[in-house]
Amino acid sequence: MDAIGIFKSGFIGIIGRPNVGKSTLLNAIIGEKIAITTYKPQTTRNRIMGIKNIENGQMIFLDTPGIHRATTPLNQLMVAAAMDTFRSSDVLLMMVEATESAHRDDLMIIDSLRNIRLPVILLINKIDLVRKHTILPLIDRFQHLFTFVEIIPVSALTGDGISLLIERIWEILPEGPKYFPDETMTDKTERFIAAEIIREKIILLAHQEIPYATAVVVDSFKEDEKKNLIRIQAIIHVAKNSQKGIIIGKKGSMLKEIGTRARLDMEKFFATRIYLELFVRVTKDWTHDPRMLGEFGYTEKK
Ligand SMILES: Nc1nc2c(ncn2[C@@H]2O[C@H](COP(=O)(O)OP(=O)(O)OP(=O)(O)O)[C@@H](O)[C@H]2O)c(=O)[nH]1
Ligand SMILES: [Mg+2]
Repeated sequence: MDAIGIFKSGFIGIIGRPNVGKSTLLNAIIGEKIAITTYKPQTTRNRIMGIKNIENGQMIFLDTPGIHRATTPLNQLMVAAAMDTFRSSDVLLMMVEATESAHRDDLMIIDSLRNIRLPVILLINKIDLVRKHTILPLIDRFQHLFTFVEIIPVSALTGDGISLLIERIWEILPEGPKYFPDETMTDKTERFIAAEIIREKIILLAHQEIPYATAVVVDSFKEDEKKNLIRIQAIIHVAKNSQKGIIIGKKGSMLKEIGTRARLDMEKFFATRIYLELFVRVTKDWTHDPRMLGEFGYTEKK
């Protein structure tokens, strides 16, 4: 067709309130688990790039933290990282959930879209959870709220609608170069991904405020090629003394469980054996400490 010979590329920001499935979508598009996903909101804390190469284009997806009414310094940085992608994107994908009619945070996000001139595709996600006839009224509702260039029902979990989404994005993207070499999948380092896998297990295993009070830093990441092994040492930072005991658990049982589950996922991701050592440290009130927020990689990098 007429498109033959044209190469298109660009940045595609994935935005939405917490827990709508942004990171699940990124992973589904890339075909690798580069972003952690959990059933709890506010899982993602950084912007994470995932690069999809197709025959006649390169799409650089930007997964972002969920946009919400943030009160703490950490949460404000998370929201700022998400809003920042408005400026670095050629197309935005706004995600909402099929299981709920427009949530007040969806409306807040739509309001912030009014001042920008980017094409925005609305993705109604989790359609595997609802009956088909409930989707049309939802499309109608959102159509009245904003002029989306397209509204696509999808399931990031089953992959339903994703190939259509890729086609539509390609149509919208400008002509452009291949920004990254074929083998580049993400901008994140192996250390970052290892730390995130540990954080995912903590979010899944620990309750109440613990997931929100935890940061993970990989201190050492060494490949031992002779033994076909990667040795990883990581520090789990908590904000208070009492949280340290919870992360360690009775006779170390919790820490052991976190370590085992993280190791199994890392072995899959890095396709090699992993030797993982975890340490727990109290870094008092780090979620409110600008210096520590910077150390842990949560401050904006221009
Ligand atoms: N049934 C179903 N569940 C989904 C779908 N997409 C995501 N989920 C689930 O929704 C939950 C949240 O998914 P995430 O991908 O972590 O959501 P997120 O938008 O990245 O969340 P934050 O990082 O907290 O903003 C997880 O339990 C996912 O498995 C879907 O299409 N169908
Ligand atoms: Mg996420």
